[in-house]
Amino acid sequence: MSRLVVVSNRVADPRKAAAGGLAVALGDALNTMGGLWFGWSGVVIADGTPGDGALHQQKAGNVTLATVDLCAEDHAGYYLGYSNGVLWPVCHYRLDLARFDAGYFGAYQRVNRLFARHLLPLLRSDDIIWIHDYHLIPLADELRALGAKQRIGFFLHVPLPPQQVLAAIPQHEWLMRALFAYDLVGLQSQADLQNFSHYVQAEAGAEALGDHYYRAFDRTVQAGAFPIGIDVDEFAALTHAKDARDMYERMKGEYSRRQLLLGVERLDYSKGLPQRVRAFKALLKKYPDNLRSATLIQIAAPSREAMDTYTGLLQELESLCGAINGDFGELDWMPVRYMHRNVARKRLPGLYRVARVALVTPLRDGMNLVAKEFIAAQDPADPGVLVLSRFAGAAEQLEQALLVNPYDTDGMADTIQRALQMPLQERQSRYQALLNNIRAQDVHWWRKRFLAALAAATRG
Ligand code: ADQ
Repeated sequence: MSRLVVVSNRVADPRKAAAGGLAVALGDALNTMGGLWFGWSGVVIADGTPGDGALHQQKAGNVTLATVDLCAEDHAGYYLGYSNGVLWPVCHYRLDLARFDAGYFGAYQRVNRLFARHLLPLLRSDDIIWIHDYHLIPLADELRALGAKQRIGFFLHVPLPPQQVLAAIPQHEWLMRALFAYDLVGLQSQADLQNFSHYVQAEAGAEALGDHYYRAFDRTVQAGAFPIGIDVDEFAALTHAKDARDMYERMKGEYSRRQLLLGVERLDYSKGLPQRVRAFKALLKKYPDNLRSATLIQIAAPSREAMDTYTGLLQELESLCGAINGDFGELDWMPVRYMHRNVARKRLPGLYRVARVALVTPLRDGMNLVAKEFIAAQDPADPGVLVLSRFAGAAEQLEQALLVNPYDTDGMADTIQRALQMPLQERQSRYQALLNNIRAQDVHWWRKRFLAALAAATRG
């Protein structure tokens, strides 16, 4: 059996539960097939040389973890600059937030070249290589330039925007050409796949060969939609373990007279946090039966704090939440509980389970796993309701959620009210359908489908 090589910006020890569903799923495959997980070590060397970085290797059971340090200049240009200052905003349709600084691109190329140089000697001829996400788009091309002949697949966790948006990146054609060095390009949704198909034909003059094979730049690549799922069984087990149960009991006691609404995400402008808080305010105004009752718990984990766009968002959110509490709050009722922090993964299911309504309302999201985790953690006898943005990749699968347009404040308030008022029977039937979906299309299904498609892809 071929060995699996996973490459992603960050590497997680698959034996640690805190690593999360993706690490569990990939770790599972790495453990069975035996494998290597390669990426950045997370270490930044203050006075290091650009394009250089030490390689570290460590055994984690059956898996080798190989990581590379980055110097401060490369970290700033590759990670904060090109990956998160250009590709992240553009992929989330936010051209207004993109910073097209020429220096960033050089660092992005440099780091991908550095990774290729360190990775190549670790490879075996029959390895299957699976590269993840927007940080590493050119890695296959760099590996091919050094002579790598292995099958290489790519999975993009973020959305792929339409041609006219993508084309704003000065190096868009270079990036697209780099994607043709892969044998398979996996995207999250049908919408992303359509955008890919349209872009390569309109912009790169690719020929569509059928079955989502495209030929351009003298190479053939296959593309496909592979919506990522969660490990439902692992999450259900977490839900019934002590930490989550304790969390549930504590919250249940504390908020016994309230209807809880919950938002959980990284503090990121793609997640639609200010829009959600404004919709909650509209709910309180329009439907005063919720006063003294509905309580929004918003947990926003710190993320990319070194970037200005993120600091601005933090301030906006704090002031919106403060204003609602000031305007509507009572001595014994605080409408919004806002926390800028991480919740331990083991306790998160308890929080999901206590919520009557989950507000998962990103302005744009590749998939959104919080929506799926919320479903997995519900009590079948008394399930909560999922309010989901139509602009999350998950909306293509989770049709029985209440879908909303996060830009429509009033419409969102109406839907939240409907969720709060939903009779038990309707909650149960929606929950069952959603659970069936996340079970059938879980993270193991995703991984097997991708790897089977990669093994079957015709090369050329
Ligand atoms: P993210 O943008 O990080 O992922 P998401 O899919 O929601 O978004 O995954 C977040 C994970 O982090 C979930 O497992 C969640 O439980 C956890 N998490 C979020 N906030 C937390 C908090 N405050 N405390 C503790 N845990 C928290 C990217 C893409 C998504 C895509 C995933 C996977 O942006 O669109 O779904 O990758 O492909």
